[in-house]
Amino acid sequence: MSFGTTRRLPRTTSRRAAAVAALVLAGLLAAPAATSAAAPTALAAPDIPLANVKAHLTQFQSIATANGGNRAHGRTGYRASLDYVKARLDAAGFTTTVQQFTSSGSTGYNLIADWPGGDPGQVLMAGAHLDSVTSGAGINDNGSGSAAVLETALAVSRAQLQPTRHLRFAWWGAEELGLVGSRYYVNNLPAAERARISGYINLDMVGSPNPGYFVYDDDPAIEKVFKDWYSGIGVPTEIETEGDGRSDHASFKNAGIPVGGLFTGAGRTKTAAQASKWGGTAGVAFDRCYHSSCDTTANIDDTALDRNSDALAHAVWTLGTAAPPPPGDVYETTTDVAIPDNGAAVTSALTVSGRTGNAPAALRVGVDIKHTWRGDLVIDLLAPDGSAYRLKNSSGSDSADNVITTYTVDASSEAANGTWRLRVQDVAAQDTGYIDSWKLTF
Ligand code: DTR
Ligand code: ZN
Ligand code: ZN
Ligand code: CA
Repeated sequence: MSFGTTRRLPRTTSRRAAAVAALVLAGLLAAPAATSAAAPTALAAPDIPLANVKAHLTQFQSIATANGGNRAHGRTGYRASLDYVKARLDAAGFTTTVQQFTSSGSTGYNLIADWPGGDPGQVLMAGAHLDSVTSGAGINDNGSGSAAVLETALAVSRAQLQPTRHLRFAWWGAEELGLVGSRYYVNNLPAAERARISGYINLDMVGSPNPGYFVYDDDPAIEKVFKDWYSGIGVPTEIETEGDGRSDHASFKNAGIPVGGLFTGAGRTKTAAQASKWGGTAGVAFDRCYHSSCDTTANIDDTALDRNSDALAHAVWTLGTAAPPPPGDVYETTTDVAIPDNGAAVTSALTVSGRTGNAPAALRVGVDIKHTWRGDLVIDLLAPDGSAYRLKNSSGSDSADNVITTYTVDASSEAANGTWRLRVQDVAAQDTGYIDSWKLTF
């Protein structure tokens, strides 16, 4: 059955596989264009039993106690933790893989678990680092994330879920040494495999005893899923601001893969304003036992752990089972356009013709801009009549490279036919780059 024709302009240059991950993901949540058959909606996630998540934490605590007091990279407690998680997943029907690497002279391990089924061209991942620091059991950092991801995976098995996207779960080694395991995984994925990853969701410290409710503000589509879920239970969230580069999502983000995640706070102090909206104690760290020997099963806030486990399940069900966006009609240009450093804006034109009426309320704008320190960039879409739609503002702190993502714009007031333009300006000195390609999907 065809969802309609896909019309592409002749490509002007050969083009490696475009990173369509964000297109698919952002399209998941865009209001689908009217279709004759109602597109199936995402399934509702089950509740993740807090008792089950805490049982995994108890196991991690026992493992640390039996292995010198920690679950750190290169120590016996780490491999024992991995063996525990792997055994549960094997018994639940997952296809598991242990990926070995070396760091600081010791052997490290990543655990990857694939749930059979779903579109292998659209892989949704969720992960957490399984290693602790050497000073303690690492129950909040990051037994909490590891247990939440494990129990969500087990819930997928209990439901015998048949997702539209392929689901892959991961537990990383040697995060505390500098994101070593997750970076090894991403860097050793063939480019074609990397391009198939629609998004990566990271959980690192999600049960802090004096919790905040922080949502990563990287990929808008993933962020929206979490913010909508939390507002649905009446809990305000804040954007996670201390994390850029500080956990395993950075390994994926640096490869241009859409990322998101949840966080309840580490060594920073909760403010009075935060305490008034979240409860807990102002003037005290979100986790006073961060990287300390007191990071035990007593260092967990049950409500935070429960909420974040349920939020993850909601995201996996929502992003994993939503109907893929209709392919739509694609108009693309791959002509490179250089962006002058700290200079005038440049534009890249796309001519749309042969359509009737206006553009859709969910016009997908896929951009691929190669540029170091992408915080320099301001990006707008210009409609044929010159109307400007802001896609991205500059951000002094966003030091990551490249803007490879898809924006969804309500262009329903614009005539579809005509010359659309992508306008890009570099507003800060030093880093430079170019528009590699961009596309419109109607
Ligand atoms: N680096 C993580 C803890 C951490 C600190 N800030 C953030 C922000 C977002 C996620 C995690 C963190 C660790 O020690 O494992
Ligand atoms: Zn840590
Ligand atoms: Zn951590
Ligand atoms: Ca610059």
